[in-house]
Amino acid sequence: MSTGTVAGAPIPGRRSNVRVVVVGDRGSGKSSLIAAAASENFPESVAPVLPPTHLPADYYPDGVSVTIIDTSSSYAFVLRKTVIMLKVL
Ligand SMILES: Nc1nc2c(ncn2[C@@H]2O[C@H](COP(=O)(O)OP(=O)(O)OP(=O)(O)O)[C@@H](O)[C@H]2O)c(=O)[nH]1
Ligand SMILES: [Mg+2]
Repeated sequence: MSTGTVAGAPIPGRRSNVRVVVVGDRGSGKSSLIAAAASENFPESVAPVLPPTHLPADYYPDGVSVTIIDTSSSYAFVLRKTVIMLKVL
C-alpha cells in the first residue's frame, strides 16, 4: 500500500489505495456486489469469480483507489479462518 498525497506531498500513514477481499457463502452475491459497485448497475449474470476489479481514485471523494478481490466460495472457510487468525495475532 502506498501513502496518500496532497499536492504531491505524501501524508504519512494515509493510504492512497486499498484492497478489499470479498468472502462469503456460495450464492451470497459476492460477484454481483462487486460488479454492481464497478458499474453502478446490478448485473444480470456474472462470472463465478471476477478478476481484480479496480475502482478509480476519483470514484470516492477522498481520492483512495480501491481494488476489490472476488473469491471462490470453496475457499470461504479457509479464508474466514485466516481472517480470524489475523485478528487474534
Ligand atoms: N434478489 C437478489 N438477488 C441477488 C442479489 N445479489 C445477488 N443475487 C443473485 O444471486 C445469485 C448469486 O449471485 P453471485 O453474485 O453469483 O453470488 P456469489 O456469492 O458470487 O456466488 P459464488 O461465486 O457461487 O460463490 C445470482 O443469480 C444473482 O443475480 C441481491 O442483492 N438481490
Ligand atoms: Mg462469485
